[in-house]
Amino acid sequence: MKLTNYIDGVWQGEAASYAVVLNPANGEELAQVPLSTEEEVQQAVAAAKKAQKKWALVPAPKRADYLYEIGRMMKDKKEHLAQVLTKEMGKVIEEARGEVQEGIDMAFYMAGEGRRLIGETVPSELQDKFAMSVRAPIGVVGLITPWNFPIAIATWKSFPAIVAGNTFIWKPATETPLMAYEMALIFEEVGLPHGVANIVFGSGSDVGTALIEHPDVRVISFTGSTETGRHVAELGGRHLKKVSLEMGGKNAVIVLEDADIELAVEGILWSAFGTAGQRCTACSRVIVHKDVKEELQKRLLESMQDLTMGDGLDETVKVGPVINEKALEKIQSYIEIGKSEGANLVAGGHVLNEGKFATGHYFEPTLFTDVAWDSRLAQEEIFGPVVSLITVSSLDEAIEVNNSVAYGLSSSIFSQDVNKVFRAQRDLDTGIVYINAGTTGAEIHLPFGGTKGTGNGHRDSGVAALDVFTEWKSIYIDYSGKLQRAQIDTE
Ligand code: UN1
Repeated sequence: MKLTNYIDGVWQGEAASYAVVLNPANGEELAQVPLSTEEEVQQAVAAAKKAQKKWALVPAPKRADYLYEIGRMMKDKKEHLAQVLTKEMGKVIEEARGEVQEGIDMAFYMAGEGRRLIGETVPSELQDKFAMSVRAPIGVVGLITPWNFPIAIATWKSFPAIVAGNTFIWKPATETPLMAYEMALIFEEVGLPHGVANIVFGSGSDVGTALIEHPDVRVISFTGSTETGRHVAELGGRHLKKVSLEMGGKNAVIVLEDADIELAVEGILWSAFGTAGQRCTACSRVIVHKDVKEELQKRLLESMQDLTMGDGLDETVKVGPVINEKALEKIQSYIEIGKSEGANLVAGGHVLNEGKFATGHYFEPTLFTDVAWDSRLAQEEIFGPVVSLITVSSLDEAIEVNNSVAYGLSSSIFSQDVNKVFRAQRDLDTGIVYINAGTTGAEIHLPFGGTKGTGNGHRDSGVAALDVFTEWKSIYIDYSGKLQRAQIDTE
C-alpha cells in the first residue's frame, strides 16, 4: 500500500519518493510512506490556517462532539487498530490494545473539556469594571510524534489542540505511519471539517524543519529523543515558537529493604521489558537496598525466564521486537559499554537472529548487576530491554542516585513504610512518581512529562495539555461610562 498525505480533507497524489515501512517482527513490507517536502508542508499549513478561522468559531462543546464521535469510532475499531499497531511498531498485542485505549480515553476526556475550558473571573481594581481571562486558541499547530506510541501520543496532542479551537499538521514518525493513516480515516468518517486535521508524512529534517520554520505555525509539540528535541528547541527558539518537548528518560525503580519483593519484581518486569524497553517511561535502573539485593536479583532472574519472545501478535508472547536494525546496534553497543565499565552481565545481552527470529529485530531481556551509578550504562538512555541493578545502603542514597541522571521523567519506589514513601515522593526529581508500582502506566487525565533533560516545562495530557494549545487572553470590561485609569484612579 502506498500512503498519501491527508491535506484539507483530501488524500493527495503520488510523491517523488517513498520509504518502506517494515514489520519489525518479521521484516514483512507493510506500506510505503511518502517523503514529503517543504511544498506539502506549505499546502497543509495554508489549509489549516484557512480552516482555523471557522473552527475557532464553532462553540467548544460542538467541537467536542467530534471528539466523542472519534472516541466512539476508535472504540469500535479498537481490535483492528491494535493489530495494525502491533504490526508496524512491534509491541505485544495486549500492550497495543492498551495504547489504543489510552487514545480512546483521551478522546472522551478532552471532549469533556469542550464543556469546561475554564477561565477565570477576578475582581477589578476599579468600580464598575469587570475582569476575566479566557483560554483562546492559538491557531495552527505542528505535532511531531514518535514511533514508540504512534497513536496514544498523537491523541495527547491533537485532541486538546482541536477542542481548544486550533487546527493541526501532524508529522508522524516515518517508521509508524499506519496509525496516522487509520486516524485520518476516522477523522474523515466522523466528518471533521476539512483542514482541521492534516497529516504530512516524511523526515524530520524536511517536514519537521519546514513546520518549525513556517511563520503560520505557532506551536510545535514534539515527543522524541533528547537529541532531536534540542534541535527542535533551538530552531523553534530562533523563530520564537512556543515549543513543547517530551523527551528521554532513565527511569528507576527503588526497592527498599522493607519492600514486597514479589510485587517489586512484577513491577520491574512490566516496566523494563514491556514494549521491549522502548518507552520513555521504561525502567532501566533498579536501585536496590543491599539487604534485599540478593533476593531481588534471584527472583528477577527466575522471572525473566518466563519472558517469551516473538511476534507480538502471538498472545503468549511477552516481549516483542525492537523497532529496527539501528535500535539493535545501539542496544548492543551499550552491552559492550557496560562490560567495559565492569558491570556484571547476568542475563541476556544478545541479539536473537536464528529460526523464527531471523527476519525480525529481537534483543534478549538483559540484566546487569553491580553497576556503578555514574557509569554510562547507568546514566544514558538505551531504549531497549536492558536493566542495570545498582546497590545502595539507604533511602537517602537511593534518592541521590535516582536524581543523578540528566533526565527526570518517571520514578518508582517499593516500600511498606509510609514515612519513607512520602519523603521519596517529595524528593524524587521526576515529573511522575509511583509508589508500589513500576515506572510505566501513566493515566491520560494527569499531566505527563518530566524535569531536566526530559522536557522544557510543558506537559502533555491532563488539563495541563491545554496550556500548550491555548493562549491566555485577559479581558477588561468597563461599564462605568467614563474613562477609568488603573493604578491611577485608585480612590
Ligand atoms: C512514552 O513512553 O513515550 O506511562 C509514553 C506510560 C504510557 C505512555 C508512555 N502510558 O508508560
